[in-house]
Amino acid sequence: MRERTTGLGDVIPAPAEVWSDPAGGFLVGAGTGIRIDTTGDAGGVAAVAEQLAALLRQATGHAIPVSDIAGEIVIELTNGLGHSEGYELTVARAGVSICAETPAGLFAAVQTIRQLVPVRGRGDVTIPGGRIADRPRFAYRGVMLDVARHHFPPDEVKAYIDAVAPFKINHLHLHLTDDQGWRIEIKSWPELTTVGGGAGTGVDGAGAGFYTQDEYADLVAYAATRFVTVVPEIDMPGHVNAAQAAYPELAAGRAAVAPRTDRAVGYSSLVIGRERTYAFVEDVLREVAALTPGPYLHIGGDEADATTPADYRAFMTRVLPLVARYGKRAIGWHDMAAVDLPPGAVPQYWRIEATDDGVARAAAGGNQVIMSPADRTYLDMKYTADSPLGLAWAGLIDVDRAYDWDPADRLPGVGEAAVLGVEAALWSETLRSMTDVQLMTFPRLPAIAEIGWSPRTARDWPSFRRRLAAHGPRWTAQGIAYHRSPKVDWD
Ligand code: TNX
Repeated sequence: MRERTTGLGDVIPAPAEVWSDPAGGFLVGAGTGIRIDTTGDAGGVAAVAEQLAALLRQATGHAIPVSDIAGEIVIELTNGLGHSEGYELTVARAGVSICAETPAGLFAAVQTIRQLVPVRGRGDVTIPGGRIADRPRFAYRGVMLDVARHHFPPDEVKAYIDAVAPFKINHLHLHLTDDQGWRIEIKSWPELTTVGGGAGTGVDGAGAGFYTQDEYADLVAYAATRFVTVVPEIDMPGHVNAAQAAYPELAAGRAAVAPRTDRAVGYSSLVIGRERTYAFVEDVLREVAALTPGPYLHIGGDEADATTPADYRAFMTRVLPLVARYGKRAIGWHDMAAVDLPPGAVPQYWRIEATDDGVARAAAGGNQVIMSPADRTYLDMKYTADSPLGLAWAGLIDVDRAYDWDPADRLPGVGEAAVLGVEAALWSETLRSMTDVQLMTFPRLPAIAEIGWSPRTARDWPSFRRRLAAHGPRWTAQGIAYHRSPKVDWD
């Protein structure tokens, strides 16, 4: 292992502005404490201060008390920084000051500090000196987990949230339904999960399970403690074989539909001209919206190859307003930009082509876009031809390729202002375990996280690969599997 000097800015994503002061580090010692200022959102501040204390205790073995009376590390809300998720962090010999306009900003600052101290240790630790003024480039920085092709239980998803939040990822998109399984309990349509989440569901029948409404609500609440907003996806009008196997009344012939465990896509469709379809859709959207405090509800809309273009337009035109009726902002895979989108609806670009007329038209009409080009952000693509896991339809993606693109340049007609943010998508056709999920996520997700957060001017591959190298031993210490890409000189 090579010795390196870590500076205050040596974190992922790269902060917006850093002034390093190598002489000014703060020693976290046996007597160090955290002081919270309880004016403002006292509860939110205290919760984040406790998370900072917990990570410093792990790093040093010291007690690190939190109080509103004394402590060299001061964490507080301030006005006037100009960004709700931004923060300022000042580290000097005499102490550390952390301020932000919101608890989310304080949490972001704590993730910066997390990366500057060991995961685990016994004894004093120095936080490098200087000052950071940081804020995100894009509001939406997401990761998607496909829990339909293979289900992952709540505790594993919580651990996944803990692994991604340090990179300032602030949305977790859960792909809850697909041809091979239905993974969220819907009380008014109970067979969706008793059949669609039961034994033998998932690709190759190897991914059974579902979230009860209580489990889902608990997961959403857990994510919120990490300032991660859950975005639930109900994929329609295609990708619905599991729903039709549970309820044949949703299928064209109204006759029994066989469950499917293969990887094919594009063969199933809701019946667009049947009223019962919309009763189903509305019940599902109402229940999922009621369980979801976040602003977004994702309605899929991809690969509806078994729906005629006219039917697809009719369906989307009717369903998009339903999302708004239940108080949510619709996200859909960009195929949905085939219709005139209502204000606020968000197409998510997922293809590999250089242009997309529908998305450009939506952007011209004022809709913001989430960028997930599959040839850069798809975490289920193989790293190299001999990667044991993953698919290759969008190409091979090693970490340098995941890093070397820009969301504001990707599609003509979709510039900086039209980009809501970026999302990395992890489809689970070939994944069987959390270890598989981790291997595909790391180290590529940190690349996408930096693209979503850091200013363009701070983006630099040599710098990124050096900062990334330091995460190898950190992941090992946390029991997180990662791909040891040869593009990085791992510590
Ligand atoms: C395309 S990306 C799909 C998914 C597959 C994925 C595999 C998208 C919106 N649809 O159904 O799982 O490719 O990479």
